[in-house]
Formats: sequence, structure tokens, C-alpha cells
Amino acid sequence: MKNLVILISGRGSNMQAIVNAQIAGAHIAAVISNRPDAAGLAWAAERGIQTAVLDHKQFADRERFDQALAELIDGYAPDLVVLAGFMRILTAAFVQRYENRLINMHPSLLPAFTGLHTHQRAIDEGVKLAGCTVHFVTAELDHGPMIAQAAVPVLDNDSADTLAARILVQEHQLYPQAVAWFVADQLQVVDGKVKNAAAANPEVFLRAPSTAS
Ligand code: NHR
Ligand code: GAR
Repeated sequence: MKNLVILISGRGSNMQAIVNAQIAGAHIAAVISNRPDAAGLAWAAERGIQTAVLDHKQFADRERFDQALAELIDGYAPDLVVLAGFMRILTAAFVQRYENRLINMHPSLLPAFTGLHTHQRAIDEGVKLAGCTVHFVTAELDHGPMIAQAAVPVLDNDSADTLAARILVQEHQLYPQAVAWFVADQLQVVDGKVKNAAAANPEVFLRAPSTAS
């Protein structure tokens, strides 16, 4: 069994998708939010999952918040830390502590549109494909080794909200798949790139991309 700690800041729909997937070999040890009002906390607690809040506003700086966050996380002996709509940039010290066991879902086709407001920026650029990327987290924001991506079309009359909703459907399929690969020891980072042993089995490997309709 691998212990997962999931970090959220809000709604937590990606966290819900991962919980609902009931991934074999994965135990959701805790859901932690940096915002006391995150809606995802109540959802997790109702399902008997341990929840905790660490309010970043109570800390003088990022270093001290990240130190306290790491101590809280380590109390759950995590094998994998999952960022699911977690909206605080993490210090290099935090990221290094969880090297190759810290992953994020970013709502763009990286390396395009790192950072915030990705959907509006994609529309403003006129790109015809948008999507989402699961990646290992490194110190450089949204630049870690990529695990999986899914693409969707950008339509002429899209707003940031309609595009976000189309991408979110893909996030909810892709993220549980990526977590399942990690839990099954299918992922290996070699020279800064992710090798996926599941690629040898096309049926498994194609499941996420083939749903990107
Ligand atoms: N930390 C590191 N070091 N590297 C990454 O790749 C990270 C990370 C922390 C979070 C998720 C993320 C994303 O998918 C993520 C990746 C927050 C911001 C941000 O600017 C940017 C990217 C991401 C998450 N946050 C503001 C801050 O000052 C606060 C914004 C807010 O509270 O709404 O931390 O894109
Ligand atoms: C998701 O679209 C996720 O990709 C994005 O925020 C949303 C969170 O939704 N993440 C980021 O922008 C990270 N900076 P959720 O709370 O319902 O999972």
C-alpha cells in the first residue's frame, strides 16, 4: 500500500476524482488545505478521510509555511504528495524533500502557459489545442518532468470558463491514471524525462489519451 497526501486550496474536484477512482494499492492518508474554507475539505471528511488545514496567512514567510507543511505531511508517511488545485508556490527546499514523489496537475499543454490564468492566455493567443499536463514538481514552476497530457480543441466562441470546463473533464480522467501509474511503480525519471513502463502495454497506455475527444 502506498500512502498519498493530497494538497488542495479550493473545490478539490481533482482530489475527488482521485479518491473516487479507488486506485489499487493507494491509501489516501490525508487531504490538506492551505485555505480553511476550501470546499474539498468537507467532501473528504464526509468520506472518513483525515483532513487538516495549514493557513499560509499564519506564517511570516514561505520558508516557515513550507517547513510546517512538510512536518504535517510527513506525519502521514507519504509515498506520494499530490497537488490538486494547490495554489501556493513551493520553496526549493520543500520540492527537494519530495523529489520524484510530488506531482501536479497543470491546466495547460506544458511547456506552454506556465503559471496562472492559463485558459484566458490560451484564448488570447488563438491556440487551437489546449489541455492539461501532469508533471513531477521541481523548483522551477511548472517545468518538472511531464507524466501525461490530454488535449482538447479550443472553439471560436470559448470563454475562459467554457474552455476550463472542457479541460477539467480531461483532468479528472488523466490525474487518477497518472497516480495509478505511480502507485504501480510504472514511472521512472531518466535524464529529466519520464519513462512509463505502462507504454509497453498499449491498452493501458492509451486509455487516458484516447478519451481526449
Ligand atoms: N511549486 C514549485 N516550486 N514548482 C511547481 O511546479 C509548482 C509549485 C507550486 C504549485 C501548481 C501551480 C500550477 O499548476 C504548483 C506548481 C500557484 C501559483 C501561484 O502563482 C502558480 C502555479 C501553481 C500554483 N500562486 C500564488 C503564490 O504567490 C498565489 C495565488 C493564489 O493564492 O491564488 O504562491 O500552475
Ligand atoms: C484545476 O483546473 C487545476 O488544473 C488547476 O486549478 C483547478 C483546480 O480545480 N490548477 C492550477 O491552476 C494550479 N495552479 P479543483 O480544485 O477542482 O481540482
